[in-house]
Amino acid sequence: MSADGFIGGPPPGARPDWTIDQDWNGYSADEHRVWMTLYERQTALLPGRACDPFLKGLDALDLHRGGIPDFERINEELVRLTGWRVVAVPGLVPDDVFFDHLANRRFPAGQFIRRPDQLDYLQEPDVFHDVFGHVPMLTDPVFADYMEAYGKGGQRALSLGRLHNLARLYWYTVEFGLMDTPEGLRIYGAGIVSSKTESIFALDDPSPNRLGFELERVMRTPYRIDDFQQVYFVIPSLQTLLDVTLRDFGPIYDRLATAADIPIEAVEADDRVATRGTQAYANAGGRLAGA
Ligand code: HBI
Ligand code: FE
Repeated sequence: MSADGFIGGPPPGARPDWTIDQDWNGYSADEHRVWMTLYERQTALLPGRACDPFLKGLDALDLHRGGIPDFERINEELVRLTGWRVVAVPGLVPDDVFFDHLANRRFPAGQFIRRPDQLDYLQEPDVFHDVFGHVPMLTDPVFADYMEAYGKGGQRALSLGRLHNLARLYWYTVEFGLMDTPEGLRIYGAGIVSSKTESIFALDDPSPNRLGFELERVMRTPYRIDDFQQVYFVIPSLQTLLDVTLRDFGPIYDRLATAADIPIEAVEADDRVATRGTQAYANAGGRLAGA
């Protein structure tokens, strides 16, 4: 069993890099209908909530063609725009496999789609979370560079035993990041933009903290995998995110080795505070309590 809980090699039918054929013709009408339901729900909600690079990417990739997109079709445009391509995987893949794909501009997307009774939440990334949530941002050249740099950083973090710090950077940016714009806060994180309820909660709810992004602060902050985030970090621009990641993390990891985690609900004295949250949602028990 490796550190991330995987036993041995790829599942039967998967290649050594854990990729599989998407088999787009194998999707049923019901599966395409789940995509369309989710797609129509999110695209009705996201104008004014998702950032411009996301909305532009959604259009550029023409993801509304009646169902689960054919990765080969998406890749013709995506490769032309930023050199990224989507590859199909059965689900979560080991960290080292994941980082190797990102470092080579391959985004591993779940091949399966959630069932109709899982519309609002599922733990494992399916094709809607990955392709609707993550892929449109990969059409932006700066974010495309960030994701490659993240992959390379992940490989190094693994070798230094600092994966848990780098996973927090991914979580609070790629998955749950917010961006400041002249029109107000906008979403760029895939975990938010692919979720109807969190697309509203992350921007509108008084419960979570919304704090200025600062690399070491983020790396010291645990995150929720089972419910809405209790804190969101706000970047001024995608360029800032890229510039931060191109720094040498060695000295940062050295400082993190003796720095305690920051409690998830805390607001620190030197935090730049956009919203000082009430934590009312989390304190009421969150989703499980039907808050
Ligand atoms: N595998 N398919 C897939 N998708 C992910 O987002 C993913 C993964 N494996 C590992 C992983 N993410 C995390 O370790 C990173 O987010 C740090
Ligand atoms: Fe994701």
